[in-house]
This record gives sequence, structure tokens and C-alpha cells, in this order.
Amino acid sequence: MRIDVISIFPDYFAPLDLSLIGKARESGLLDLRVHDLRGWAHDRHRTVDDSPAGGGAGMVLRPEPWGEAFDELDVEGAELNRSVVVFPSPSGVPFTQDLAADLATRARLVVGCGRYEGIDQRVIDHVAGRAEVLEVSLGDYVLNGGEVAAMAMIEAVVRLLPGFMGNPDSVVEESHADGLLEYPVYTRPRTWRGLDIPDVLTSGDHGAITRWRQDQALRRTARRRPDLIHPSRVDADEELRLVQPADAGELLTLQRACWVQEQQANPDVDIPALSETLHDVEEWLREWVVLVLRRGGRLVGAARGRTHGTSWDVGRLMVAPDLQGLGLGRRLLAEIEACAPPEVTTYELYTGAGSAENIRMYQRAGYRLSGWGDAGEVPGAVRLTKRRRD
Ligand code: 6GU
Repeated sequence: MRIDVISIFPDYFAPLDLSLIGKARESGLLDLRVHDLRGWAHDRHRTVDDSPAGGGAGMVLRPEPWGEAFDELDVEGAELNRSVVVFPSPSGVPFTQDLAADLATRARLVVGCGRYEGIDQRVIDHVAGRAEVLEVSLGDYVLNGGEVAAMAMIEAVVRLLPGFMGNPDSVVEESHADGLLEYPVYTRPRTWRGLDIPDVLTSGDHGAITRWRQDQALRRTARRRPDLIHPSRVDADEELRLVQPADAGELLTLQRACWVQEQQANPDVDIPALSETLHDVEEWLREWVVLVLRRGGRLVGAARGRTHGTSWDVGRLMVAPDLQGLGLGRRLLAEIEACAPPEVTTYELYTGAGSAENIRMYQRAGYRLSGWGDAGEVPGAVRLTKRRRD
């Protein structure tokens, strides 16, 4: 990647010779060139600023040196869509990990650092006609100029370049990569000033460690950055109850969202959950015991059951796709089983023969494969049963 920085304080960028960024420059991964804007000023004092048109405090950077700079640096570049001109500015769009990841795929960045009250707007408008332009802000506070912001952005982008990190996993695991803040980390000694490392981290149970870390990341994010999380991701504010008629619409929406995956895993199977209408849902709500799970007000899960002789038919076990893998399905299953009346001796359910994940989940919950739906009335499905234990 080539990065050109234009600034009236090129010395600000000396630290980019240090550490990993310096190594990336030495190795040729990064071609970073810092230019003094005054090099494109022609008067005796190499003036680059003037007072604002229309009056007001401070000074504005004049357009002419910028125009010459962009001409000489050939901002159009050869590679279409692979170069961007970035103007750090407190009035820009937020700089995020996603934006850093986008910029890291480009062949060339040109960074124009403003100072004082800013750069004459015509510079930005003019360059926008020649190249892709972004005005980007680090956050809601004001710095004296774009240099410190540019340095932060360059560091965030360059560390994502393929080959920059010794261990690419550390890029995947860190804060913001998955939309959550990172979990807390510890190292030796095990006890320090009376404070212990959490036991789970020294347990050797890798499954438990992964679950603990996910939970910590979620709690931390919910506490510090609630803006990053939908309330339904957090288990507080949860409600599990019998369905009400007013739930029908959301239930229909949820089952469509959930059974699309089923259809993909079982392309030849006819799946009623995908073709039912609101009226159909309202009908079966009257005939089944139905539990719904709400989190943060949102309907995120459901299950239904009804007696059939001495067995309890379980079905329509669904969890919103973005909340799967958190154990909600297992909980809903246990809850709907618990709704079975006393005469029930077995639980029975059908799932797509191609739905390997679902089948494994049911097996972990104590179900055994007991037949093919083809023999009965559900072609393409398998039957799973479990004896009631109490
Ligand atoms: Cl990118 N520039 C300046 N001057 N101040 C800022 C900023 C940028 N981001 C936050 N504050």
C-alpha cells in the first residue's frame, strides 16, 4: 500500500518510523510518504492560509497549494476504485473498524491534513471530482489539526494489511472485529496483591473459557457501549410466557426467518412454516400450547406442544437467527416439555433429515432418532423421541 500524507507539520509523522509500522515500511509492505504543504506555496513566506471569507475567527487553508499537491501526487491514480483521498475532520463520517478494513483493501491512500479552521471547501469538492473522497472524524471532540487523527487512522489501517500481523488471529479476536468489545485478559502471576485470575481461565476447560469470554464481552459491551448491542442480545429484560393472539404477526415473521435455513438444508422438503399465512398461524395458536420468548421487547423464540395419545408432540422450536448458539433453543425445548400434561410418557418431534445441527441439538437434549418421516406423514423429515423421565 502507498500512503501520501500532506501536512504543514510533517514532523508529526516521525513516530511512524517506530515499532511495527516502521517495520512494515522497511519490509516494503507500506510505502509511506509525508509531504510538506508549504512545498507547494510560492510566495516568499510560503503562506498557506488566509482569513475566512465572510469573516469569523481563525484562518483557512488556501486552495492553490492543495491543487498543486494533488496534481503532482496524481490522485486519480491508475487503479480504479483502489485509491481514496481522506481528509481528517471533526465534521467527517465516523472512523470505524469497518472503515479501516475497507481502507486496508486499497492500493493507495492520500491523506490531507487540515489545520486552523479547516481547508477551503473547494479543495475537497475539486478532488471529489477526480477521486473517491472521504472526510473522516475520530470522534466527537476537537483536535488542533488532522495530524494526530491521520496517525491514528494510518495505524488502524496498516495493521490490517495482509502480512502485517505475525498472528492473524489477533486481528480477528480483538475489540470491534465482531461488533463487541473485547473480554478482559490476564496473565501470570495467578494471585497479585490479593487479586486472583478468574478460576475458569486456569481450569483447562476450553469450552467453558470460550463461553466465559463471550459472556464477558457481551456484558462489557452492554454496560459501556449499549449503542453497539440490540437489547435482545442481553438476557436481562427477558420474558417467557404463553402465547397471546397479539403475538401471531411476529411469530409468523420469526418462523419465516428461521425456516429459510431449514429449507436450504432440506431443499426437497415441503416446509409448512414457510408457506403459512397469518391466518394459519392464528388457527394453530388455538390448538397448541405455545411458549414465546421475548428479550428487550422483541419476540426472539418460540416452541409449541400438544398431546397425541400418550405422547407430547413438540414443534416449531425457533430462535431468531442472530441469537442462535446461545442455548435459547435448549431452554425453550425444556420449557415446552415441562408443559406436557401428566399422562404423557414420551416426547416426539420431527426435523429435516438434512438438518444436522438441529438433530445434534435434540440428541444432546436426550432425543433418539426413531424413524423416518417418509413412513408417516412428514416426507424428508426424521422423527426423534425421548422418554419422559419423571
Ligand atoms: Cl479527524 N480532526 C480534527 N481536527 N479534530 C478531530 C478529528 C479530526 N476527529 C476528532 N476530532
